[in-house]
Amino acid sequence: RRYATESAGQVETKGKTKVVQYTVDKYPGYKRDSRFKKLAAEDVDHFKSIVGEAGMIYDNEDDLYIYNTDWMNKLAVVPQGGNTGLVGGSIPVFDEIVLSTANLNNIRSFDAVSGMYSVQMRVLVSDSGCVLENLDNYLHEKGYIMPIDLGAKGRQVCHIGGNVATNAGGLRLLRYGSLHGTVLGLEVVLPDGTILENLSTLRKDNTGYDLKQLFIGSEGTLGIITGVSILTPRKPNAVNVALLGVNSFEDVQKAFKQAKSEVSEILSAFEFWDSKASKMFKKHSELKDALSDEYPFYVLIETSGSSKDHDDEKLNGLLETLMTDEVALDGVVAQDDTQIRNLWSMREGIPEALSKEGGVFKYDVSLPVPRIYDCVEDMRKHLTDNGVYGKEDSPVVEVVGYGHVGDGNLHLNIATKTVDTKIMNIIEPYIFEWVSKENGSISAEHGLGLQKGNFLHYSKPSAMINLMKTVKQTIDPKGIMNPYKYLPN
Ligand code: FAD
Ligand code: 2HG
Ligand code: ZN
Repeated sequence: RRYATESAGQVETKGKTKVVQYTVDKYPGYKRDSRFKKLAAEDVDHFKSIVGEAGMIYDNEDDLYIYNTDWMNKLAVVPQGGNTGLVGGSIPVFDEIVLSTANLNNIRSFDAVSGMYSVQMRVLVSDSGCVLENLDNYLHEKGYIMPIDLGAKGRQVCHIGGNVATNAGGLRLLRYGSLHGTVLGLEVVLPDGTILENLSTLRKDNTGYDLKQLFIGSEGTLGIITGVSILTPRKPNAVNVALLGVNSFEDVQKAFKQAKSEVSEILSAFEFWDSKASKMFKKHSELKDALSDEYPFYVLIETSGSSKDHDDEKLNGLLETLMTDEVALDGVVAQDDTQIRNLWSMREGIPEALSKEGGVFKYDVSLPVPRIYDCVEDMRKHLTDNGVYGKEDSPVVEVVGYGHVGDGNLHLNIATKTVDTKIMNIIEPYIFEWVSKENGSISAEHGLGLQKGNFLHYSKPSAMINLMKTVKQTIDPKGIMNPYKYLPN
């Protein structure tokens, strides 16, 4: 994590107890909220009495400072799913209790949607701790898929509850839309213990405020999501993936326009990455490049449809146009499932490859598509002007751009030799000002967590921030749900 500097913390021994005083070094600018009771052994015993010894309570005494206070006081809670979040939202800042939903992992039902969509869509109702990939595998066998797909579903295992709590976007959003549309209902435990039971399987329900929407993207600040009801599309009969090498970001946009015009009804993903991202991936991966030369930009196009012959013909037609118009310099179409997976690995493996350099500062922004790559180039210039990028011994190793072009979502990643706040201060708030001037969003799909809450004003006017605070205060008056995060301090 960006802030986690191992040097932080003063360690002293009190009897058998090792006391770790985390100071501002660990989370610069954050002070522990004294309204919260400090977690003590009797609290852990209390939770053990509820869930039993096998209930996966982790109580490392070394890290506990025991206070003689009543357990009924306010204890703060951090809900945690797969812990793959990228904005520091799922980990405690001080001594908040981590409430993991990993053991809530049952599928509750899989039924047809009532109404006209029943042939195309069915509804899955599951516990929130089900791993996204497990749900997708379960559905595959039944001829359906999850409407959401992330790089984090493989080796790092995100949960459906975490996906809903972050309103995760990912690779299928272009086709199936956001979770605000596909989630039909939620079961949520509020901070006062009230259970909101709304695991609706109805496609239409106009009875009052759509409260579930508040919890989609609330990042654990309003309650614990325990169950999710979600629309699942039919598994496409035919999936094709093509990788193209192109010369400029201008050509990436031309390719996107052409894809929208020629294969729009079967287009399911349109991703891009630049040559520097590609070089980083190759440096840290065993996978052989699918294209023989290096190109300034790469585009991955996926189509999903019901007829292989039809889709092959349409995709080949698109590729022919792009080659004839010299938009694509080279291209390859996957011939089987292994090749499809390999092409996707080149895109999905970029974040992991970058993290192997030492530190990486991640910015996940929405911008008008024509401005997406200007943001990357401008950041390179800004870092060069500040003397931290561009030379052999510069602390910034690389500045790369990749992301979901189809959704106007850029991932600007800045890989560094070490995690260094001096570099962070050169990047921030510069990047947020840049995005704000373009009327973009400072967080397209990863959320706010610990890292972005204080920068919310770059994307939201104060009237909206004030209303968000009112919502938080109404649902969580004691402020125990995921404190220090999401909203400005
Ligand atoms: P966590 O990381 O455990 O939690 C995330 C937040 O949700 C925290 O604030 C936590 O408190 C809260 N939370 C978790 N579970 C619950 C619950 N049951 N009730 C209430 N609050 C809860 N994100 C994208 O949007 N698109 C991508 O393409 C994408 N790709 C990724 C690729 C990689 C390699 C990695 C590491 C991450 C990627 N992410 C992506 C980010 C991350 O995977 C998503 O945000 C994901 O939805 C988080 O799910 P999780 O179960 O890991 O949640
Ligand atoms: C992706 O699209 C994820 O690969 C992760 O959203 C992006 O790590 C990142 O910056
Ligand atoms: Zn992404």
